[in-house]
Amino acid sequence: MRVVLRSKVLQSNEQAAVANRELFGKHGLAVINMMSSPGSGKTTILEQTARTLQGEVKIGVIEGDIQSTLDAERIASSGAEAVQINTEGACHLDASMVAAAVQELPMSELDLIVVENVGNLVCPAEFDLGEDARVIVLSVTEGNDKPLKYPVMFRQATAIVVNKVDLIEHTDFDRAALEQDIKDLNPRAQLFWVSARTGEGIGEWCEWLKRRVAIRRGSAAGV
Ligand SMILES: Nc1nc2c(ncn2[C@@H]2O[C@H](COP(=O)(O)OP(=O)(O)OP(=O)(O)O)[C@@H](O)[C@H]2O)c(=O)[nH]1
Ligand SMILES: [Mg+2]
Repeated sequence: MRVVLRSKVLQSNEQAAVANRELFGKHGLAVINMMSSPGSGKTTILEQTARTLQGEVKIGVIEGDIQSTLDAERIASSGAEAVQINTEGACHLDASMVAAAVQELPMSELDLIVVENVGNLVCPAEFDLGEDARVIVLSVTEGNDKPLKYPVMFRQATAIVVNKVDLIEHTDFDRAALEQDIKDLNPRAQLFWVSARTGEGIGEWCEWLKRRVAIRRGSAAGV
């Protein structure tokens, strides 16, 4: 019984994700599903990204949290459009929540939508939101063993952003081991080393986002 119910939930999510993908395609939007454990720095990276790309890339952010509007307020004050989803207890966003939230964004004026998922390295991996890229943020203070312990999420990543590198010397984070584990699990993933605090590596990350935006704009225009 539990298995049947679960497969129904995933099936209806899949239908909503297909509809989202069609809508995003129609608008030529790049859409990123950003996932990590709580506190790894997703919102801080997005604040830096919005400031860095201001005037170049129009960004909308959908903030997913169990409760509060704190993250959406932070994003709005960094200059990007922001809308908050409160899941009221659910540990992940699903495609129908995103479908409702994008209606609050001026889609035709945007180039890029980033969905900051609920902080959790497990549940969000199972829910396609209609995104065209999945980005995992891992901070050095969490330890370099996370890809081996949460392989489902890391295997699906289009890019992995290792954050808080300004703190690396105060931790036992093994950079070479992390690189090897990612190579073994998901060799196609782009790896970025950043500090959202100091700005280190943020330029390279933003260049990658700009390339994704250009590709999506090109394909929407039939190029
Ligand atoms: N030293 C340092 N601190 C950082 C960095 N990035 C974020 N922080 C701090 O880490 C804490 C959590 O950052 P957030 O951006 O709120 O993390 P989050 O992933 O959005 O958290 P949730 O939305 O709760 O899952 C804050 O106190 C940030 O100031 C960084 O690169 N270096
Ligand atoms: Mg956040």
